Amino acid sequence: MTKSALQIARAAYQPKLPKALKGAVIAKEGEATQSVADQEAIKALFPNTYGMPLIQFVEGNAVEYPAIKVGVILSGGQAPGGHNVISGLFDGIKKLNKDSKLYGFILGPGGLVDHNYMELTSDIIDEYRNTGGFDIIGSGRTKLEKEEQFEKGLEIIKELGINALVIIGGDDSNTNACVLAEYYAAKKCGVQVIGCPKTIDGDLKNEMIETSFGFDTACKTYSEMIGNIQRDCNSSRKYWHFIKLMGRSASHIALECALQTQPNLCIVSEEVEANNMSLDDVVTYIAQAVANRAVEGNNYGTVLIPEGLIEFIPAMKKLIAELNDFLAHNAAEFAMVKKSQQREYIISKLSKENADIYASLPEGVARQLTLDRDPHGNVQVSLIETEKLLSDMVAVKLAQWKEEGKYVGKFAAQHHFFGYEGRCAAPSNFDADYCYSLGYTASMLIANGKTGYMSSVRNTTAPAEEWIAGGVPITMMMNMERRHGEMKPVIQKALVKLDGAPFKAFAANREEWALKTSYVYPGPIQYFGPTEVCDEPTKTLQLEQAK
Ligand code: FBP
Repeated sequence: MTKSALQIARAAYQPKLPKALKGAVIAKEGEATQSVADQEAIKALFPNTYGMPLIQFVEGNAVEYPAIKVGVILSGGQAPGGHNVISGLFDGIKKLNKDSKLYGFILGPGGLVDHNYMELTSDIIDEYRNTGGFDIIGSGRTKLEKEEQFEKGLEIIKELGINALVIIGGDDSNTNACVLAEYYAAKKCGVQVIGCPKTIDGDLKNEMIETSFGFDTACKTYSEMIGNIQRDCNSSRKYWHFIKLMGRSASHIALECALQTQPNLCIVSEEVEANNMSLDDVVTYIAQAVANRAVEGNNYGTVLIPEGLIEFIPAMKKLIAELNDFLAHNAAEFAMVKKSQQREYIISKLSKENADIYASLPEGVARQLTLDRDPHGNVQVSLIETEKLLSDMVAVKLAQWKEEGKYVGKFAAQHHFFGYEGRCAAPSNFDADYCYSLGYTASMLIANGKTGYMSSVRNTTAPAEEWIAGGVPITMMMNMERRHGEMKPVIQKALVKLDGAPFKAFAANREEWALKTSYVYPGPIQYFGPTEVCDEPTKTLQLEQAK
């Protein structure tokens, strides 16, 4: 396989570990824990894994461990650093006992159920150290939630003699990891389950999990591209760039990229919802900024848009809910309607309030709202071209203002959607170190007989030497939420907090950024050079942890 010069040099990088993990460790147990809400309900559902103490690893005396067999699963969307979680886990179990073995289940949780696996040997692991992607074993979105799946999994676990499973995933996958841990504990199968916090979206975080891995690299990659666009924009001075950013419901990625690049505008979905803004309010906000810059002769700029925005506009949320419901029950009839008549058909079936909103949407977006459904019957918001919707509507508004003599400029838009460009980027030093530490910590949790824990590495704005490694009972992060009509125990999703330091820092500067040209050009991720260039954590983490 041909490799680039950087790939070859990067393969030799030895990720930094917290000091406490460098030698022999012991597990220091803290206080018993409680779930973040709904304690009684969660306790009843997780009698074997509820209330366990927090764990912190500290330096200790060497102990002899027996060889163990561990299975690892990558679950959900790719995030930079997944390969380092696996290499940290591999090195950890080999350090415990050189005869330990690691098995990778292929293409996500489905690999466990379908008994599709491979042994990960040192030759394989070495090929993937410090690389992006999840291609070492592939990932998938099969949900591990049914008893038949747990039992099918158990068959192969027993056949291979696996002692523990490590599930690397987001909030839903870790919720399922905990359900699996509880199931195997209740049945006394002798199989431990450990989770690792992954997702570029940055929405799996709490008091004990400071950040999910991949967020750092993905945001730096998008910020590099936004910076490049801003230079282009500031050079030709003729376009407004509408840039949509991945991140599902949460706006963490958009906010972090705004803090890194200082664009003219960044919409934060959580704020749109809190202020009960309509689509027209959002459009007017953008159009006003365009008009204000035009007065100064600046007919260019940048707007960052989180991909989940549509769902946070209260009126659109209602429209989408009614559409989901209607299409779920009338899919066959809708399929018979000619394409050219579908819009009118939908308008005739919706309540007056939603029909009016639907009728006001541009043709393309109206179609996207009726066509694309995920397996649960929901609109896949990432497929809706919000960036085009907003720029089209801004153009209409500006044309109207021009007629009224309220706008003097020229408006030409370019559109971008950054998501897949960053999910498999080679991990930054931060993610390479953080992931390796998470994987290594997972091996220590296994060695200490833990199950139902998430690997946790904290104090992450300090140098890696001072990071604190340990484990958090997954039940501690749970609450009860309505999902598909039923109350379910789930890990609480972390949306952007409007009273949090990152949002406040953005809000304090945004008026100036909107009017002036205050762009920052972060440039590409650096691996070789001074630590302040190569090891800098995200602005979000720095602001959240500023003492
Ligand atoms: P996870 O929640 O599984 O980490 O996925 C993150 C994500 O990249 C979202 O930002 C995005 O909406 C989604 O995956 C896209 O999914 P897919 O890869 O299935 O197109």
